[in-house]
Amino acid sequence: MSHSKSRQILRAIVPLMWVVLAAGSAVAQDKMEWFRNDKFGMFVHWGPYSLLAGEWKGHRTPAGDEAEWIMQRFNIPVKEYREMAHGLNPVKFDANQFAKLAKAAGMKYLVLTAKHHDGFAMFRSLVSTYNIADWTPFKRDIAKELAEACRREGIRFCVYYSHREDWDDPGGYGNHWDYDPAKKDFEKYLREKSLPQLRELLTNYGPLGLVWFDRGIDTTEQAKRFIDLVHELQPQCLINGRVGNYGHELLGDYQNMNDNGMPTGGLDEYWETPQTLNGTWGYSKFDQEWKTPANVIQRLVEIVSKGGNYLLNIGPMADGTVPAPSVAVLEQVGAWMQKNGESIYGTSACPVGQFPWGRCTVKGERVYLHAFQRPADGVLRVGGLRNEVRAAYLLQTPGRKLEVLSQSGVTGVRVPAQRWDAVSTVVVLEVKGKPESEPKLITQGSDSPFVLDYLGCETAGRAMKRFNRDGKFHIGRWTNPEDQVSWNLLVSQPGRYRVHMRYAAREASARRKYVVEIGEQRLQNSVETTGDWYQYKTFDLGTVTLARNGPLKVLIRPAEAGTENLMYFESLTLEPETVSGQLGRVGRQ
Ligand code: FHN
Repeated sequence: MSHSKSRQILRAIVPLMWVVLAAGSAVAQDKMEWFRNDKFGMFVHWGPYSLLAGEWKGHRTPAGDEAEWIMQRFNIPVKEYREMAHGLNPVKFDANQFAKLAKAAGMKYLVLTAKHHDGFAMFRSLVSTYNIADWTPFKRDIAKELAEACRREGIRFCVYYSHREDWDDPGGYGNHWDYDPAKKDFEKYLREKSLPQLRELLTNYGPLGLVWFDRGIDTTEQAKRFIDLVHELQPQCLINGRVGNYGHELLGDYQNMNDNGMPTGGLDEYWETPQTLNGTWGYSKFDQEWKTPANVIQRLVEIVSKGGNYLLNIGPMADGTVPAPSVAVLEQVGAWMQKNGESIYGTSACPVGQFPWGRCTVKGERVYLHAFQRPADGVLRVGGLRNEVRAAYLLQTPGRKLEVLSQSGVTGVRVPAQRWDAVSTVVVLEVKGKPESEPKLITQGSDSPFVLDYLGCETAGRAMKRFNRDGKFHIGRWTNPEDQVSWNLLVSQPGRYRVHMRYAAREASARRKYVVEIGEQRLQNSVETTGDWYQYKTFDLGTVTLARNGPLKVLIRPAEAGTENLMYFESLTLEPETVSGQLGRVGRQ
């Protein structure tokens, strides 16, 4: 080969190599990217319980109960439940219809219950014949068909796997009616069923978006075995937070809210909330309390406006049909998403809080105002937005600019009565720079304490506002002095205040020193153990004087560098002891 020819080839190959390398490293660096962008997923709860549909031998599952728990509710013997499962034959199942429905709804990922707590696998498994392909006349591999259909439709395929709870296996957790808990060999179950089945899922179904574990597991060491297996076989695959023990430090790539949970907002970490379309996950013929499309859309907007993802469930029937009311709801949600998806996908949490008329999301130099109702005077007021507004318009009619008003730090947009979407009308604000809020100011009422918690604080360094599964939120992940939380107070009652701090800390954090700065005053203390991560206790830190009216900064940080999380901080309270200070009369200063 001539010199110039090989140079030509090299010239063609080298840029390609860079593209491949760059793509590889970008993926490796940010495996959360799709999760951050996609926002909306479909949960599918489907198994032999769908055949019972909420009824066992003439007994209904109690109202509001989850139909997929029927085996446990009625203590159905393994032998009888297994017999019943032979009847699962979803002849109407069409994987394409599932994937197309998810796509039509604007959902970007799908999570199938590959094995729920009843222990039955909805995939072909060599580990146990108790699976859809070997145990039923259907003989097909549902996971495989769904994985392929999802790929065709551009939906990310994911699996739910109940790693701890298994009412079928003699060693699995949860079945106390067939098996004596004292004689269970949980380790054997992990070794011979749970981990090997997870290996099958990670090996046979192509790249998975995430594995969704449920209900935690007893020890961190056990959780790590599941995490390690996912990392070994599919390093890009995400792991949800329920992989770990509920009482221990949170594990996984992101956190799940409680079922149907909605946080107050303001979290720094990645999170997702799993929610039902009626009152159950698995199909129940008795539950027809479907959420309306408007309700689902407004939930989606609220979740995304708080920085989270919405995993919305369908419970297919035993024959493979998706209940018609769920299809109808999802199609209408999809119609809204078709028009307004830009205000959802790839957006971040609203930096300026919530409003009486609705919510907001942001992306680049845009703020999307989601108005659930039109204010009587036709003006959407946004308090605390720092940026200059360059233009405002309805997302649907970008050519028609809306009037922008401004007064005393409040931005207003006059919205028309026409072209109003009764569910959520999206107004776009094009702003200068990245949307930011004015610093949050914490004010006080007469003789009332300052309660300083995650909601009103700013975090710096690695300090992070996190969820704790008990429905509480706290600051975690702070190890060094630059990892800080702070608040801006506006004092209007000077005087003496008693300081209380509430936190949880394990022995490993005990005696670590931390600093509380209250204006010029500095309190230094040592962390006391409270037992475990989620056992919060209140500690008295003494008193401080807030000498004058006006702004005051309060800051907490570790005093020295360390490796262990300082504490799970819940709140700092400044309780008035002897305070004075009256407001002057307006106009008579
Ligand atoms: O027990 C399960 C329940 O059946 C369902 O799968 C939900 C979905 O988040 N997870 C568990 C309860 O939290």
